[in-house]
Amino acid sequence: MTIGIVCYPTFGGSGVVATELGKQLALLGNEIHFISYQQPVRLDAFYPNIYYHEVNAYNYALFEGAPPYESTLASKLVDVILNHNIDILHVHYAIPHAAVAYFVKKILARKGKQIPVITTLHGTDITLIGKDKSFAPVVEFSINESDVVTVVSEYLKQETYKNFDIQKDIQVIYNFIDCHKAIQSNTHECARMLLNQNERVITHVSNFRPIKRIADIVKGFALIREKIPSKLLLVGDGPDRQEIENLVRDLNLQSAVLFLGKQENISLIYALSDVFIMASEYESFGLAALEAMAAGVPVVTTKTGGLPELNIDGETGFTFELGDINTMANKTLEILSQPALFKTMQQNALKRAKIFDTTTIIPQYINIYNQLLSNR
Ligand code: GMT
Repeated sequence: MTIGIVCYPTFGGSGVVATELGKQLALLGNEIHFISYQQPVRLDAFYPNIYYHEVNAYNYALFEGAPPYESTLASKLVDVILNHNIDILHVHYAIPHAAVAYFVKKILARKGKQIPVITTLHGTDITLIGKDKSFAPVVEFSINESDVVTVVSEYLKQETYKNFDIQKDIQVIYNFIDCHKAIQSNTHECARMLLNQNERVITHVSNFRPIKRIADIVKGFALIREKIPSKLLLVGDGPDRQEIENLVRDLNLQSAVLFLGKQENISLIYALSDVFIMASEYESFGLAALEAMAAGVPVVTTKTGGLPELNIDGETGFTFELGDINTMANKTLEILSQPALFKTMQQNALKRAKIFDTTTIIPQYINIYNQLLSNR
């Protein structure tokens, strides 16, 4: 199959899932064409069967620095689909990709080419931005016009039906992870540089947006550190970074909270980690938590959105109510202070991550592609 994949190229979960999906499909012998405005971060090397097409902004004085991305993306897609004989177009994140895909489908139909479109909804494209009236009618229309719609959790499926008038079946295909690659054992050098003796490591990875509630994590960590020598590794960057740095200074935690910035390969950091914390207001799935679990790290997460579909309270870690910093801290301390529980949860986290292994999830996408092609 030849598949066109449209995604955001950044560290955001939707771009990561789209890129890793393309890489897995390419390994299976399919030809993959990524179309985006920048090389996706996870497309970090040469991969056989993978091609990347950049959408270049067309600037013109009239646009006053806001070039119409949708139009240039649509034109690029028409060109790539026709010239590379793309069989299927798979767009990730509804805004604006699903609407552009509809437009492209119509343009190509006039040229005698039928292109099936699959849209994967990832989260904020429904729960935050998508349902805002600035986007809602377009999102609803383009979901209904996609040939197949998938979401990354049961929770996101229900949210999509709740917020929009959707007249089609939505399929749940969870985020995935290559469990073999997630384990990283060579951590000694790194540990020596970051940690003092006997220190435990708590990790958080995100795009530092308000939805992630990183302030809760820092406040919870302050309570944990009163009881157990530990460090908090904050990986990623985004709009809340400065505010969090200020909070860390206010709490006098500068030597204990390390801002590691954006990291392309975080398996080494997970390998150092004892517990991963996610305090999000909601997550449609929580890919970073899955990545931690696949490295055998117990997770302490809010019980919001799709997170309970991934993190089983008391088994793979613990869950807590949104904003309940005390429970977050106490549950983390419980894991850190009870070696037997820690070990069991490490094993359970890894075992559960395997349910979301690429070998299980990728075939679910392939089935959809095959169905779409056989319907043509
Ligand atoms: O806000 C983000 O975390 C980025 C966002 C995205 O769409 O790029 O992530 C969403 O998609 C991921 C991959 O499907 C999910 O694992 C994340 O849970 C989801 N984020 C939210 O729902 C907040």
